[in-house]
Amino acid sequence: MKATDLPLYYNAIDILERNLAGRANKTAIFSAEREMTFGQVAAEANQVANALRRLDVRPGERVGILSPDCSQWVTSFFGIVKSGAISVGINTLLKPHEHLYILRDSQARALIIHAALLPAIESIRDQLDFLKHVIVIGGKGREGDLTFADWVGGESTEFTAANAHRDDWCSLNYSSGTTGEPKGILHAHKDYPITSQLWGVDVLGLRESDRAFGAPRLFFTFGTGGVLIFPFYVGASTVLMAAPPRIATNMLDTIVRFKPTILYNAPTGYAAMLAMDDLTTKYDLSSLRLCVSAGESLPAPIWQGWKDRTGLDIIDGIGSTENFHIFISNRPGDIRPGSSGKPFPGYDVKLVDENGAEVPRGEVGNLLVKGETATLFYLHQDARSRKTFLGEWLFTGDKYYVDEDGYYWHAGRSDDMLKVGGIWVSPVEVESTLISHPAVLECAVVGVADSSNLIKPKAYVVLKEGNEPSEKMKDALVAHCKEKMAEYKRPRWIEFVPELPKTATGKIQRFKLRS
Ligand code: 3UK
Repeated sequence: MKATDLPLYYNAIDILERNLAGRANKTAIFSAEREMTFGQVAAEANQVANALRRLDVRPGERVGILSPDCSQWVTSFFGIVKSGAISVGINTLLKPHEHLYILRDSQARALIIHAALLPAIESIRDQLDFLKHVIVIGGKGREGDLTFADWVGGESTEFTAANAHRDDWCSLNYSSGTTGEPKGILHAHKDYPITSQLWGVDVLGLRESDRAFGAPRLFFTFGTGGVLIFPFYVGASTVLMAAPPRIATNMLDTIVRFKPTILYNAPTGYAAMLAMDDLTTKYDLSSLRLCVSAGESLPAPIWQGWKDRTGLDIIDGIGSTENFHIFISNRPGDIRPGSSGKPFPGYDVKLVDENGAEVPRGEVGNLLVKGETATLFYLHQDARSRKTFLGEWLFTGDKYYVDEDGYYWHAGRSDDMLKVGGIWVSPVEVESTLISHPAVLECAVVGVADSSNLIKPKAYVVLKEGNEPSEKMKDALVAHCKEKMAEYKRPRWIEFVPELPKTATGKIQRFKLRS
């Protein structure tokens, strides 16, 4: 599918409303708080759009959503998009100073916030000069704030969609990024159906009978796409969970209760579930037919462990907020564990050296990607944008190599790759070797300067329960690395830690370990 296959004037509300003919009474949203049919979701989205008009929020203006995953998140999103405004899905786990940055940078005129998150903005509310309206889900805010139920309650359930151009922006996400300030990343109406078709249908093979569930939250495009947009595009349902997904039992209880067929998670989430002895005896996972992993590379031992314990395949694919979703992927029936799979129609990729020349097969290069769903710039970040968006090509910052069969293997970030003794060492490779040791739960490898000021790999290791940090354990891990890899790749230091610093989306923050 190409952008030009869509009408010139195309509003992404189509993703929801295509279900009204024939599936209006089908359950669209399953959640502990509220179940809704497609018809009900569409009606409430129209009420949100009318209520936004009443507040004089105009097409192109930004409206923030700061809430745990819930049905109101979904109806707010579709109402904002249908009205022609831009939905800003905000990370619920951030600190007040980060919310201040995002609400200012996005110049949001209205904020739809869950009562549980009100304390997160309390200390910065007086500094939000662009913000005119606060709408509170599930509670009461300050004097002058609106409550969501009252706000939409009296509105009509009919609304004529804004006549959006397919290239008009409709959503804005702030990429958690492992380095620097968050980057505002806009996506257009067209990106929603295109990513749904190119990956959701053509690669993953989503069907109308599916039910999607996942740890990635709706404010993260991995979640927006996987858990909400792609399923709705094919008439499938979503399972929403407000509880924190980093607690594996929350995920498992929800799977048992709502019986999803598709599960999304980051590698760390699969590792956490695999660490549970009673995973398959206590929890009935039989509703699942397919699992997806993204966010960071999925080590082959986790893929294999999951396969052995559950019988399920995990589809690992690399995606990014810039591209909206996955652009290189394994696929059902064609999986190489440990790799990111292969490019698929809709995205071109190339691996280049420091001068922009393509590298020979097998050699590590910088990954560039070209596709119609790539955004065009970082909002208000001119210098950074010029370095990342290279004409048609997007510089991902990822290092990759291609094996003899055409599978793409992640070899770290351009800022994480290590030169050790003049030779590239991929921290990811060292990490997956360490993880294949039975005592290791998680680990992160970073470059640290030795006494000669030469960079060498250092490993921070989280041990599985029942294993004690000791010199003997260190020796065992180094011996394991020497056995599995070229000797120069072994970590020169091992430090045992109780946990690793991570972003809200589960990525290890190596820069914190380096400093
Ligand atoms: C890394 C991966 C190896 C890679 C995302 C799926 O993660 C997502 O978006 P972000 O903008 O980060 C993008 C960066 O994360 N990465 C993501 N997936 C993989 N590395 N293997 C993978 N499978 O460095 C990439 O450049 O937070 C993932 C869908 C939507 C997303 N936004």
